[in-house]
Amino acid sequence: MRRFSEEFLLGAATAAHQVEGNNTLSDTWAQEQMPHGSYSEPSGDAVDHYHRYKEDILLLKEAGLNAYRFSIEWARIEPEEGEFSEEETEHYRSVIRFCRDHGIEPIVTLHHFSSPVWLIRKGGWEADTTPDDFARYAAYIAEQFGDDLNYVCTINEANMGIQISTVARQIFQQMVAVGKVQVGVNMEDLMRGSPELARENLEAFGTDRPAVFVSARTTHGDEIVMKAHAAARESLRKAAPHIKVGWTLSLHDVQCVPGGEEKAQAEWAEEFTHYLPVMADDDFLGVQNYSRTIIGPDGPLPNPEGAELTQMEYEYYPQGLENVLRRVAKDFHGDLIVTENGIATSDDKRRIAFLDRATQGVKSCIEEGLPVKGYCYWSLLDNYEWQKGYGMTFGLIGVNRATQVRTAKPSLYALGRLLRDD
Ligand code: GCO
Repeated sequence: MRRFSEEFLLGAATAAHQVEGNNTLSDTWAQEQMPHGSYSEPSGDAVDHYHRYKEDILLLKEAGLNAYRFSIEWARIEPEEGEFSEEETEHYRSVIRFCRDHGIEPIVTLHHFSSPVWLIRKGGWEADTTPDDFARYAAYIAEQFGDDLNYVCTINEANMGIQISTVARQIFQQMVAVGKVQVGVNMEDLMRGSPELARENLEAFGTDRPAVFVSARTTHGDEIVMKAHAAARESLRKAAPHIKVGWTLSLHDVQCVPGGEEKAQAEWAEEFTHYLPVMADDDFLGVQNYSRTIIGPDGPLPNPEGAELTQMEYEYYPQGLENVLRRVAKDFHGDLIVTENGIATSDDKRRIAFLDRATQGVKSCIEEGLPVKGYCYWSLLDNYEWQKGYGMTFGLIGVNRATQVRTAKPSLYALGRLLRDD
């Protein structure tokens, strides 16, 4: 039954590194191969979306969806600093065109966690040179593909590095258990470190403490990320002024029990409010929510007793999305696009129930007048959940990785039905 109007962007999301396979020039690939690293398995061929994107986009289209959020891999486009690959440019041109030719709106992300190795060798996401490097890449994308794009997310989950440092600190102070960060990182491994790993990093990146995007970030690094976003926005607008530009944030539904008010306020300020000045000139905000977090007087509380947990050990809490949308809309006055929301589960019925509740929340927000322009479920395909590997199944489409055969799950069609009249 139709829940959204025709202009509403309804689709699903992926990220290059998690689905394409053989993203060999990126920092993540390098870290996955390290014998003492925190990745549970390497990404390898992933789900071979690089070669099978047509099949995947067609499945999305046939289900009735009209938007596909995916990322362009910077390390493929610019394998060496200042050198752009024509072959990879043509690859992404084909993906974007394929979407357009099939009536699917491409929502493109320029940076989704993985970065070129050369960037990390220069100091990565703590280096003062990174905003200019990122702006040059953004300008190239706008020049090459600008005519075919209406929506660009510069940086995915710009606040992730800061969240990782906070959770690391909290684990260290034994305030929280692992599993409080909305991404598949193995926090304990990440914090433990080892001389062997330091050596492996030194070999790959010329430093034993590489500032990759998903490492704990300093305040300086946070400023670099903001500057990179603002610089990329300027490049995009210069070359293709019609493009709507935003970034995405990982946003928990931050709640509190009596006595936790102050800490909850501080958590939200760190996660969202302190970014308002840099976002003031954005066209939209990409909202990414998976669950809630409840704050007590001493910080985050464990999941409520008896709560249903997802494979990621988040509390099953689909109503969190509408709470977050309402909350951000109080302070951010551009459009809102849900760029990620989803559940890792092997029970597709629970996924359908999650989707139903979450999108019901989106609909209520729209009815109240909030400018929510789209919803992309995470993820189109079961894929590589970073350090947690292939065990987490978020997808609307299952993939047998031995044969790469796709099997659409009922949830894919349940989502598509929200744009149909019957
Ligand atoms: C993120 C990323 C995705 C994850 C997803 C599930 O939000 O962390 O955008 O790459 O796979 O969130 O954890």
